Amino acid sequence: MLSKKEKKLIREIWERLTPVAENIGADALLRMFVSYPGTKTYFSHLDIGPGSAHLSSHGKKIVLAIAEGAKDISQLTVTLAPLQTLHAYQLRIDPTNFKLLAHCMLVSLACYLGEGFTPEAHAAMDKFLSAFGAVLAEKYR
Ligand code: HNI
Repeated sequence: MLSKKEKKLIREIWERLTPVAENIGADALLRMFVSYPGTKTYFSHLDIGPGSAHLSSHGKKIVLAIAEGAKDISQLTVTLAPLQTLHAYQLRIDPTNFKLLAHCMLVSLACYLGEGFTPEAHAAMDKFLSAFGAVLAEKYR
């Protein structure tokens, strides 16, 4: 579980990242596609190559959804309800992929935040993204 202090830290980090949502999201997605090529199968209907418009627009959507969830972590199940349904029933994303994206997101945050990505921020963010992925995966059964 995240402490009160960790929740505040997570909220502040995502607030700070909202203006660069597109860059962070595109970087995380690109890392996921390159390191785990199987994840690209879900996007075969789109051009998701480096620098593509869709990589940026989709990256932005993901980061804004995470930032929204970070505003009130105790309400994640409520905030994410529409995305749970979308990913589980419509897109049928294998939930293992949430862990892969979470890992890539941590790397993108580390690159962007540099020294600001302290061990404490890293640990809190890891917990938060794991919780986020777990909520997204909840509807699978
Ligand atoms: Ni995901 C669509 C958020 C993980 C594949 N996804 C979305 C949308 C949001 C979103 C927001 C857009 C919804 C809309 O348009 O109404 N996805 C998130 C978040 C995470 C996540 C916050 C994890 C933290 N998605 C994943 C993963 C995969 C994935 C791990 C596959 C590997 N998502 C998709 C696909 C779409 C999608 C595919 C539809 C794309 C399109 O435009 O057709």
